[in-house]
Amino acid sequence: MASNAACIFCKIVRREIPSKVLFETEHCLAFLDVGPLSEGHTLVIPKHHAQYLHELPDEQMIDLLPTAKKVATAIGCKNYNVLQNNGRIAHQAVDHVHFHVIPKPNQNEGLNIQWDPK
Ligand code: D5M
Repeated sequence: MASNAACIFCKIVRREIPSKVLFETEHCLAFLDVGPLSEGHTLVIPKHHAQYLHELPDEQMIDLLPTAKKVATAIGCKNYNVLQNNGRIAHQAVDHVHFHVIPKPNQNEGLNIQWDPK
């Protein structure tokens, strides 16, 4: 698994900086976004460092969408966006592949957001 010493998301994977982790699997990590567009905005990342989706080896991406689905199911919101940016023009700010799961709850939906406090 490739890791980049300077990459902020690799530092989160190595637990060198804090994050609020919802799920961890062999190949990926899901944690709350520090600048959420809505309550529960979560990022799902491969542990393997790759800047772009097209650079990520297939075997490192097997858990990504199943984990995004797990996040959406756990949060319990029926309205949400899943999106992924590649390159500056496409609004990628952090150069490590990540999927955003962005809840768009209606007024009657209560969200269930629980992270592992350790
Ligand atoms: O989105 C990059 C996202 O990464 C943006 O929504 C903020 C988030 N971010 C940046 N640093 C952190 C840390 N340390 N923890 C959690 N979330 C973070 P992009 O698609 O690249 O524009």
